[in-house]
Amino acid sequence: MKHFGNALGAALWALVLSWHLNATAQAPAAPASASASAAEKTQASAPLQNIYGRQHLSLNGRWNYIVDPYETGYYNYRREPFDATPSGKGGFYDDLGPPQNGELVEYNFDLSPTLRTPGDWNSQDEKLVFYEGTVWMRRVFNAEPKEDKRYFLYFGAVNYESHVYLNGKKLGTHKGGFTPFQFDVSGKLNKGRNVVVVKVDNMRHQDEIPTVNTDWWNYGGITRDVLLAEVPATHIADYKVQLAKGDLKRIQGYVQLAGDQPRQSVSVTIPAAGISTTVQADASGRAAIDIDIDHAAGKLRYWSPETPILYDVEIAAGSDTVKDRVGLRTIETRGQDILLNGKPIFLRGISLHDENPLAQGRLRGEGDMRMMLQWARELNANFVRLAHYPHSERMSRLADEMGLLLWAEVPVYWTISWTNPDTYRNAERQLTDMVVRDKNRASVIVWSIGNETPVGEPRNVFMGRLSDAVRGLDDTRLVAAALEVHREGQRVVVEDPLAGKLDLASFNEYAGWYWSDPEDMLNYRFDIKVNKPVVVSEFGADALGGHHGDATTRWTEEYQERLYQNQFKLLTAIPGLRGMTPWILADFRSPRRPHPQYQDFWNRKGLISDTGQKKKAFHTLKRFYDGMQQKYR
Ligand code: GCB
Repeated sequence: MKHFGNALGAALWALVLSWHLNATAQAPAAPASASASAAEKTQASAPLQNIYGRQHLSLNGRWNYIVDPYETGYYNYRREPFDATPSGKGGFYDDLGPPQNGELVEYNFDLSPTLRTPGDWNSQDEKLVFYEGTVWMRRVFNAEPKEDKRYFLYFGAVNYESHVYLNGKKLGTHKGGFTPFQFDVSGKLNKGRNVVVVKVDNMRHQDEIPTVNTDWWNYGGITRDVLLAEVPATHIADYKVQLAKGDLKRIQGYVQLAGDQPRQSVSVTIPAAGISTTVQADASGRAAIDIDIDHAAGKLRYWSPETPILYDVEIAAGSDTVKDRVGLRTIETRGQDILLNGKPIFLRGISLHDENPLAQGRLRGEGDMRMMLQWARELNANFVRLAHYPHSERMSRLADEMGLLLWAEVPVYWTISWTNPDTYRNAERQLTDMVVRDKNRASVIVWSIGNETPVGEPRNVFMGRLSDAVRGLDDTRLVAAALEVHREGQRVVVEDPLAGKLDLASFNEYAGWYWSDPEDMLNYRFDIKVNKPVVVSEFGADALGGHHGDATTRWTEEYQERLYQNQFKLLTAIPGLRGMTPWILADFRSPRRPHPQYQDFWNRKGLISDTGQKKKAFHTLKRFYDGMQQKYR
């Protein structure tokens, strides 16, 4: 599929594609198979940078849907995909209205119910709570496409696999439930009525990212915004405007143009900081930015949780202009210290899922996100781990605004198919798309390449390559993974060959819950064989909100509270401790948690219950963070 519809765009796409193909070539087992390359061609491309800053039509709203567990709308009775037959017709994407001349039509979008979009289907239709499979979604809209513009159909996230059709023709497919994608629909829009149909399939598969086994709800559907963006024929496709690695006096980045007229001069201006530069894009539309800002250093205010200053940045090239709000800060490590803008910081963190504990489903928009981040602030946190997959772009923009540092992660979780080259390629693609989307967010300081992946040769190779890939994309942030621990006698050992490739010694440990108990755990000590800043990425215990008893009784708030108190004793004995993100801010739903009395399909490790009540441990952690804040002033 053509992505920018011209030679230059094709060159840019070739570049993006080559990341993926390189990844495959380097992946542990066989090189890319012919079928994988064919599949790649129909895949969506990475979206325009700062989609919300572009002229767009929102396609959010009510979408009609048809539940299709047997995929009748996709395969004929010989199980051949309709869209691969010579006519390409026969699928639900034809969106046939009322039958003409008595023909047989067994579906009807107009008469089908609607889902609020963005939104998962599980929380909107009782019969879909546990559903995994295909649902067809349809939206009708009007457009007035202009000759001299280009149009992109953008999806913030669709879980998991989508086939997208516009006016009965297939645009392509996308895999990955948490990253954005777009299709070039220039020249494909009707003047007036248009129909977009998406086949969404959230079935889990061993070889996918994530794999079949996770501890969160597999919400299906179009879970983030759908937009139709309009840009000039030659336009700003991507840009990066950030401080150079560890350098408070230099902005480094690039602007990437796409279109027929790539050799444009490009201006980048930050008026409030008195920063302005003009650079020339080359034949591939690329213009490097390298600005010495020493002259502005006196009046520049660096972004930090205490001073979340965002500057208006304006990028202009030809007839295209994009405005963004960008914070300027550095993040690096020195020995066992983490330095934000050159000063040591302690990461007072908390983990959270993209789920609203009060109203079932994924976070529905900025209001829900603000609620979650506000709770984090009430904990006196300065750091949030967005587990275990990319959260929405709105979330990282809100964190920029509210002054919360972020750990951003891809769902390389537990037992991935380490030797499958397609699986590797998929993981790297999701990682790439996350980095491409959020590289201008000051809040994001950590790219996490995975969670609790079991040490072993194929896994070490796979994860090592992901770490190289992410460093190749962005050298201005820390690279981490939530590693595992093992016990040797009374020692809790952190030793993982992957750690050498990471910037943090980050690990999950469940002393007092999955092993030991809140008293006995004090007999253990950590033996961390990695000389890097230690950020404990998880610990915790389940407590049913409002359930009380003594501190030795599981599921009580008292047990959870004691476990937190004793964790602080254990962890503060680690000399290199520089942060933590306990598990987890709020209770969340999980199909793995069926205990009828305490769980009822909820993971109860939240510090806040499903009614929004703060459990005892919430206050315990806040007190600890108040103390750490004093220490790191
Ligand atoms: C973990 C996982 C997290 C789970 C948590 C738990 O180690 O990283 O996804 O939800 O433990 O509650 O068991």
